[in-house]
Amino acid sequence: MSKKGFIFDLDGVIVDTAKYHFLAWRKLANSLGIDFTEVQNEQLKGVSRVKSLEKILELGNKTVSEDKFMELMARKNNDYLEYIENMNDDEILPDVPKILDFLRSKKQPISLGSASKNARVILQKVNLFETFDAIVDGTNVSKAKPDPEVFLNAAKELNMDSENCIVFEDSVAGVQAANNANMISIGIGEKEVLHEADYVFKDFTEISIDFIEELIKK
Ligand code: B16
Ligand code: MG
Repeated sequence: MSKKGFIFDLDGVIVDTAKYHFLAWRKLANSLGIDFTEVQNEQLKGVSRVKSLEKILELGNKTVSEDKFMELMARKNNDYLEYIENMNDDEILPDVPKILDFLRSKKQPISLGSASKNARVILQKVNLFETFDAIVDGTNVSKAKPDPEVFLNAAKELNMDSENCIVFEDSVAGVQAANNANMISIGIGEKEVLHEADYVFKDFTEISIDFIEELIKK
């Protein structure tokens, strides 16, 4: 059987931590007197911590010193870590284990491709750390999505060519990163938001095993 490299984003694809990132950023923005809505949050999905804070300050027309910037990032991350403290495998999104189990049964190489520096902690909490052949996260990359670096590194770790890799992503920046890497992009979320993806599904319950088999054969 042919092999494809399957690369999964973490937040919003494997687990619903996207909502905790939103809550932590909103808390921080509000504390600075900046309104922050779920629609604005779309621009932050998949984007690094530094870029996210830059965007929020831009929204509020605020500038801060470098020290203050570092303090705000730490504050957001502490709040986020509190939200995820008691996470367990109940928070894996529906049908994700079904797809991962199928890929493993077919000996398809699987990697994580996340912007998050907290990715390894989260995978451990939800008992998926051992499932991945490779883990590339915010600690291994220097350029944020939509730069393709994170997915190119994942392909390299899996020993796969880019054109034989498939990326699952919930963010606009992540879909663009997959496209920039010359990989097949599968958006998880709303079609209107993720229209640049090669395929879009609302969630993994909409993805059939037949579809995955077709991708492997392609
Ligand atoms: P951290 P992903 C991304 O993870 C999130 O979507 C994004 O909201 C977050 O700012 C970024 O990770 C950095 O996360 O603050 O934990 O390092 O979607 O690429 O898995
Ligand atoms: Mg994501």
